[in-house]
Amino acid sequence: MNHLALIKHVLGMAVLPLYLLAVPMAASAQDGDPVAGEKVFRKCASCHRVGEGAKNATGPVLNGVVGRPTASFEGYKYSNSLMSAGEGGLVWSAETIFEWLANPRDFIRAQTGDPAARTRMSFKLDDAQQRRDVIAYLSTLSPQEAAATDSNIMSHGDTPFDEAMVSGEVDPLADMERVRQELVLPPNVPEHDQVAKGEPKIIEIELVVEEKSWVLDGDGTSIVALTYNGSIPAPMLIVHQDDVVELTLKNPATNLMEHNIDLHAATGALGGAGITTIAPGEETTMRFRATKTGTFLYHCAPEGSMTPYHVTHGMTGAITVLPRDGIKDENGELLTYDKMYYVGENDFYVPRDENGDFKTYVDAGEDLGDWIEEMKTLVPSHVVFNGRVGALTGENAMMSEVGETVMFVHVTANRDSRPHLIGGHLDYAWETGSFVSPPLRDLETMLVRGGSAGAAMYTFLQPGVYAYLNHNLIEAVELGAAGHVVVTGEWNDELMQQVYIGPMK
Ligand code: HEC
Ligand SMILES: [Cu+2]
Repeated sequence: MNHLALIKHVLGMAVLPLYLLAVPMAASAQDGDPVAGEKVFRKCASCHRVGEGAKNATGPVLNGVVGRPTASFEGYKYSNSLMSAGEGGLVWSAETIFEWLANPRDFIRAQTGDPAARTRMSFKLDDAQQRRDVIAYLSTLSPQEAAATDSNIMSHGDTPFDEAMVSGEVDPLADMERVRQELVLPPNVPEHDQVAKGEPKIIEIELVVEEKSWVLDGDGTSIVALTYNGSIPAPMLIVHQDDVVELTLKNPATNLMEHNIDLHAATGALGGAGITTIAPGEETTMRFRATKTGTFLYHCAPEGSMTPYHVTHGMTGAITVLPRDGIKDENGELLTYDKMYYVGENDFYVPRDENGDFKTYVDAGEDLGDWIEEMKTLVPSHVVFNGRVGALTGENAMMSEVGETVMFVHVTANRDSRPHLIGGHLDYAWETGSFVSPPLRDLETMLVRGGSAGAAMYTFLQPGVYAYLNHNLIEAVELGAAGHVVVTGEWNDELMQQVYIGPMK
């Protein structure tokens, strides 16, 4: 705690009892039930910790917050707006917390007089009784010893791995060639060699988190999406086995939430999530060696309910780790493709109002309480390819031609999917994504398990518009999990002919 904050803290503690005597508390903020409040606190618990040894998480520790000067908990990185409210002398009391919880954004704008002020707490609690109850509960928590130094059990230098990586004493990678991978928008994938050239390299990759408004369907249903590099799914990353991925993740100060990255291709530290959690205004760089070949999911994994929350707001992508000598068939013969397309399947759980209409929210995280309730039903409002209904149909269709071999990579973070190409087949399929396992041959449909990315290769034999969809046809047709592949070329009568269609003969 800095000097100023310390003085304010002491003053706050000393002044509060007088204040309590002098000004009778408005009944509205006071009549709370601490027992009921403990239950309400579960809504706060995805971001705030309390009790002995509590550590800062997405939000600051709340032990003793009633009576504490605003933005004064040691070791927590507050937003500038909250800091200036604290410097202006704001102290958390039953009243101020009562107003704050009703609408943190409006509260902080009124307090600071800045109409553009933003706070990182976008969560709101509409129900006034719940606010009274949770305040009553918080009032029972004294400012116990809390472990203030770290932001989160799974972040910021907790692990020896982190120290080893930044120690700089030995640089085992000094001799390796560095290559920067230019990422592209899905369904396209970065330029790459199918058979690696030369020795393993360091592949530099940069992902920037963008929290942005995102339209999900033709009706204009929109959410504040959480994305890596602004796309859903996040860009495909492609490396070769034994390459070292040097990944920089940036969380611009204009964002409101903490983010990180868990890559299923990485080994250790929760796939990277343990050493990459960053608040708005921070960036992080981590390295991992790509030891396993295959196609893998990557996603944001802050902790607790925030993990499925971020994942169902768009923070999913895929990384392909190719064998150095290329992909093989079951006999060990090299298989090559002419192009790769990348389809990300995402499930969304948009909350509805009393009339059954989709609700809209302004800030990232504002829908948190509603969304968590909705996602717990396991009934998605949207299941789509590449972020929205129609992202891969019509003008946005994937393109191919007769004779061309296309490798499709299909990633899904939560739900199982059943990719199927209507009118075609999957000549080779790595359902699990693993390239050391022999491919399945001549499939009609593959099963891509939630939490993974599968791959399948097909050589087109007939022109036309193919539907590429999740063969849960309800999800495909009603919820959006469908795309098109438009194939040009010569029709082959030997494969199919329309012999007659018309009135019954
Ligand atoms: C989605 C995450 C999230 C949820 C849920 C959440 N908060 Fe917060 N809270 C934050 C963040 C982030 C901050 C810091 C805000 C800033 O710096 O602008 C914060 C700040 C606060 C503060 C100010 C603390 C200080 O030291 O100045 C209080 C009080 C607070 N929250 C109470 C609550 C209560 C009570 C609940 C549950 C009813 C709750 N919050 C739910 C993220 C959350
Ligand atoms: Cu995230």
